[in-house]
Order: sequence, then structure tokens, then C-alpha cells
Amino acid sequence: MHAFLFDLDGVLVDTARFHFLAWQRLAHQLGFEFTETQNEALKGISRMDSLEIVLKTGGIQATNEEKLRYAEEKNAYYLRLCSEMTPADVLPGVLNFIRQARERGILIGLGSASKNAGTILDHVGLRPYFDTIVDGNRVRKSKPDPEVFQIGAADLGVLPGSAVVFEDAVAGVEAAKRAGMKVVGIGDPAILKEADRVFPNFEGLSLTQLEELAAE
Ligand code: B16
Ligand code: MG
Repeated sequence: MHAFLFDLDGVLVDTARFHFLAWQRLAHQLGFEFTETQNEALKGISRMDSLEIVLKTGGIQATNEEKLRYAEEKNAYYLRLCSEMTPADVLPGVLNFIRQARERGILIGLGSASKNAGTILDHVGLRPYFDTIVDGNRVRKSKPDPEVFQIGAADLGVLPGSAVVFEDAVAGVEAAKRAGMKVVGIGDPAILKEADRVFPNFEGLSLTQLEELAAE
């Protein structure tokens, strides 16, 4: 294991919840319901691709101009929710795990679809732990395309086979697999079926538990 590439939303911080609340608010404004189950399909997907899915769910036709306005409104509300975040919002066990990895000389990268990733890392104080940050501003093709993780590995100078990706989204797991990397799912094994290992979170997760994965 030479590098760890972390997804952001739903892995390091619980902003997945804020994305859901912001999309749900837009849906309510447009007059339809948007559930947590429907939200699952948006995880790891770019903002505009997510909007298309949300509008389809509500059977809403919109012009390009309207779509841009809806996306801006959703993002403004999302950022309002995120503005209250502090280092206490880093998910349990994450900091310890990243520190352990750095002590072992493992390089640390971010591979997120979010254009707000840098802002969020600053809010929660995680930026100094990262050797590279690949976010939605740097990629042209969103997950499940492997681009975000390929750029991360290239930045860190490691081969795909030496990188382990940590992901909470089905699209993200697929992206990492397509990049030829090992994937640790964070969440529900019934949803993250394609991941090499799945853990509910980072609490109690040690590097030793991942050593056999690296050897496979
Ligand atoms: P933004 P990740 C993804 O981040 C989220 O999972 C997804 O729900 C969101 O739509 C996407 O970022 C874009 O985010 O609107 O902030 O640019 O999970 O890849 O870290
Ligand atoms: Mg995620």
C-alpha cells in the first residue's frame, strides 16, 4: 500500500446528509417528494448530473437556464448547511486512521466529485493531511468514470495497483475498480457489493486489517 485515496462526502465528513437535504428542498420547491432511497443514486455523481436525476424523478422539464438556476440554488443552500461545520464534524476514527497511515509513509489523496471539496476540508481542518486534492474542479468525467482516481494516483506518483480507495458510493466504487485499484467501502455491504472490503466507518479500523487486502 503506497497511497490512500479518500472520497470526501460520506467518507470523511457527513456532507452526504447536507446534499440530500438541499436536493430535497429543491424538490419541495418544485412540488414533489424526494426520498432518501432516491438520493442513494446521487452519491458521488456531479452536481449537474444529480440535478438531471432529481428533475426526472419529479417529471419536471426545464430549460438550460432554469437548470443552472436550480443548481445554483441547491448549492447555495448546501453551502449554508456546510458553513457551520467545524473539526468536530470529521467522522469518527478518520483522523486517527489518516495519522496512522501518514506515520507509515502512505501518501494521502482526495478523490471527490465535489467542487466544494477544498472549502469543506478547510472548514473541518483536514487540508494539511493531504498530499494531493483532486476535486470536481479538476475532472472532466465524473464517477463512475475512473478519471478522478487516476489523476490522484498520478499526482502521488503511484501505480493504480498500489492505491487503495475509500468510498461510500456505488458510482465511486465502480470508478475505483475501473481504475484498477483496491476499494474499501464505507457503509452498507448490501449496497457496496463490488467493494473488496466494507466497514461501517473508520472507528476501530486499523492498517493491519487492510494489509491482507494489499497482498491479494
Ligand atoms: P458539489 P464525493 C460528491 O462528492 C457527492 O457525493 C455528490 O452527492 C455531489 O453531487 C457531488 O460531490 C458534487 O458536489 O455540488 O459540491 O460540486 O462523494 O465524490 O466526495
Ligand atoms: Mg461520497
